[in-house]
Amino acid sequence: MTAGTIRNPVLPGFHPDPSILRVGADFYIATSTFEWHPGVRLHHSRDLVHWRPIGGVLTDRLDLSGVPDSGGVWAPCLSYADGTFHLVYTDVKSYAGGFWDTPNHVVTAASIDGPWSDPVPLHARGFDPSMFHDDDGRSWLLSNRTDWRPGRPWANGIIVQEYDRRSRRLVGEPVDLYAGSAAGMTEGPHLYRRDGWYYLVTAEGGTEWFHQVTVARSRSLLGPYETDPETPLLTSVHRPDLRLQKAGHGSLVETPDGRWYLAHLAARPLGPRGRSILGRETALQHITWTGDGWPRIAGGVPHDLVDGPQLPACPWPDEPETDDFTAPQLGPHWNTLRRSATPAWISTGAGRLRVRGGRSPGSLSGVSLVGRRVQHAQATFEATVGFAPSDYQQMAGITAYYNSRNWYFLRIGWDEESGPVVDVLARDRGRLTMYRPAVPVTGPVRLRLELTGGALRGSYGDVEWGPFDASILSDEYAQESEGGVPRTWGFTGAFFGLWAQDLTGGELAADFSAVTYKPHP
Ligand code: 6LW
Repeated sequence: MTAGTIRNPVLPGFHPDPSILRVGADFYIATSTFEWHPGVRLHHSRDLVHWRPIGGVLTDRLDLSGVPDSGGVWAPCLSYADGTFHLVYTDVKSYAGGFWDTPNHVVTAASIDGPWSDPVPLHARGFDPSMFHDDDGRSWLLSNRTDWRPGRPWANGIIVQEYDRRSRRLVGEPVDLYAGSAAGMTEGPHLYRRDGWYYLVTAEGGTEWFHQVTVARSRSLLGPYETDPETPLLTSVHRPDLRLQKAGHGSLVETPDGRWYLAHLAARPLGPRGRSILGRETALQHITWTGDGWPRIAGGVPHDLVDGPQLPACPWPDEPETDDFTAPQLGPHWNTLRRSATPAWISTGAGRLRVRGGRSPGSLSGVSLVGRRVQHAQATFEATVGFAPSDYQQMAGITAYYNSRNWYFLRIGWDEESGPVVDVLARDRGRLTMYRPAVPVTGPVRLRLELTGGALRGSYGDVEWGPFDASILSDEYAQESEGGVPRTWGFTGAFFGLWAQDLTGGELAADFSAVTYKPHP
């Protein structure tokens, strides 16, 4: 009886910083969502091979308006104690100029499907929080300690503080737990107990090409921790030839048949050390233990194919390629930018999604964008769009979106001479360009975006725009500095989306129907 082979990445597309948890026969992975609602994505599996999205956790109590690109919800950790799920996360409000404002919160629920409690504020000393529930009934909050003093690296080792589950408060003082290995930039801590050891798993080297998973252990929770003499557990830094790059930021799980696995992030760039349009994804590796009690991954590198556990296979039904929006709520693949999907600007049902026109695409609040992750290097995204503008400040259509500064928008806009037209508006490092032709249209139109590796094409009927450079929709492009343009963080990935803007105050609505996402082999 076997679940088969794990094919990496198990969560394709933007799903970084995985926190894996098993409760009974169920496995869950929580991942970061940054400026996208709902905050924290959950996936569920019963065999580690087949995963299904079960939606997001943080909805109406999470305010992401105004958070910078790649700010918002970072590195959640899912844990379980006394029949209660605990989810801790950071809501990054600012990282400008190294000035960190990273408040941590915990929410709890009796069932993974919620309802989740209101967020309880914890400290804001550092990001990447996690919770560890010890066998003696005590709980602990770990995180890194950010350092905003000029000239210091931002991550200044791992700290721990006791958390009282009854009063939902931190108690005592934070203690320095681990300064990190020589790889530096120590963050993303997760603590485990096995055979009388405490194992501290951290992310080191920074979340790009130098990323790695480091393990240290101690006989006592508060240390001292000894770094694995054969560190790191996992990295792809010396292997630019591998398909999975940036391997790091991991968490451990034990299966009911006594095997161990590491969930970690990895990216699939366009060619060696190229740009990664799909963002940082989630992969799984099989762990063995040395006689001396250190975890190992064959070769210390990420593998594309991994033996699954000895568990019955549990596949999930395929998701439909086309969304007709007949359900009263958005399906689990959809996300909204910086605000939750409320009836104030979105309505679904009746075979269409109605989106009220929002603020300018460059704005960090009030933008009306509903998106889904690009999960395949070759994919098309199509939608029928009904929109009747009468002013150039009104537009709606479909987008390939990375962040507020980098996107393509195949849209119905308004032309003073021709009336409603379809064309492409694009923003590249903040610079706007309109691409011709502008095709006069009446009534609903079927718009199409096609991604083939590094190229993006837009089309309406026989008319085509592009090919455009799709690689600008990547973390690497966002983070490169060029021509004095300030470098920004880039931690997300590309989305296809449905987008409506109206700056006249009229909130002119667009109707989207028969929305199709189709991967190509
Ligand atoms: C994550 C942290 C990191 O919270 O990137 O570079 C953040 N470091 O570990 C976003 O994934």
